[in-house]
Amino acid sequence: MEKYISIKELEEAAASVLPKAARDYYKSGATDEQTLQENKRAFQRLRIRPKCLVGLTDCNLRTTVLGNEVSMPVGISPTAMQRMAHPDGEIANAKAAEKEGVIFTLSTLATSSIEEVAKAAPRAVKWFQLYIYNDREVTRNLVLRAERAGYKAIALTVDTPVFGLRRADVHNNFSLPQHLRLSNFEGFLSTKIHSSGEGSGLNTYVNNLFDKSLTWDEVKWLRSITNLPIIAKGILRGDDAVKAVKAGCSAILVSNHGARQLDGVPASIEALPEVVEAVKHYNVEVYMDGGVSTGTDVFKALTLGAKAVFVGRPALWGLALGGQAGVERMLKIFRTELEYTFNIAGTSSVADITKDMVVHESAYSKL
Ligand code: HOC
Repeated sequence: MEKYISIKELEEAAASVLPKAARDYYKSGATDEQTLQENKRAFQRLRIRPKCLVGLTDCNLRTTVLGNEVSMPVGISPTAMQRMAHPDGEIANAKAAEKEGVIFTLSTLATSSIEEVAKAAPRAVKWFQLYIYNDREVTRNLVLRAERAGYKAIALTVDTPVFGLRRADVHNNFSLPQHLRLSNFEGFLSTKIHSSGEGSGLNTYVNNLFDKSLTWDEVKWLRSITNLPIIAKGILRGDDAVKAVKAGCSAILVSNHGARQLDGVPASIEALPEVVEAVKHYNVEVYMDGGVSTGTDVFKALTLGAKAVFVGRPALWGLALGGQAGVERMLKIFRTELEYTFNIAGTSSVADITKDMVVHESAYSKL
């Protein structure tokens, strides 16, 4: 795996080993994929302003996330059905996170169960990503199992009243391959995603089982059934972030769902400052995901107020190429790039980062 030294290289190599339907599903964004491109371009519009001769000490990337110590401010976002990328799927991903000392988030729509992942990676800091199902007993069951299995937080996805329109999945008539199951539902709900042959089975699944009538009251309900911290995932507005906090969330994950829900929404990094500003008087942490593909991207997000940054697709590319070793490689690439960035930008630790270290490119527009 050492031959790969950038996330871009991992992505390109993974594209040639993944089966077409899986590759299309992982890669695609909503409709015209403008936001998918903007997630990356918006990072490129930001400029780092390094500080010189600051008396650097050994680079220390460690930080805490919701009270848990992690080796760097990069964690793994939830992505569904990871056994389409590699036979070891979520197990390999979680074990890599454990080895590298970062957070792993398991998707509700995983192809390995809450308990299997907990057993395979007992020391990893694990979060469970939750969708609220029409059937609240299904939802409650998932939450209580995650709590019992030692997960440290619930990342509640709030941006999926219906499933985004992803043309590649429609063209492919996406179905979950026959040999795979949505493992968290074994024994009490369908474990299959099946297309009738007229479009994506994903849309049918979500539109049949997820509750689009949800309000912030359901977040209060969720707050009442678990002691785990709740992270609101999928927030792009300051006022929604405040509503999430008032409903009992301990953290906000600024996210446009990998640009997979609605095209035309802001890049996650563009939405981050508004959310950070809106909740600055509350005792909550703010994270972001979406388009993060270099150590400098991570640094820019930290500078704009993120406590940590999460990556979804890069983990899938690593997974496809080398299972656990591939995800470890992906994390090592981020670690190396982040260390370079800290050193050359003039910071020895996360605490040294100051707001003035990043500006929008327009600050230099007179040139
Ligand atoms: C089976 C339904 O977050 C995505 C994931 C999964 C969403 C629900 C899949 O594809 O964006």
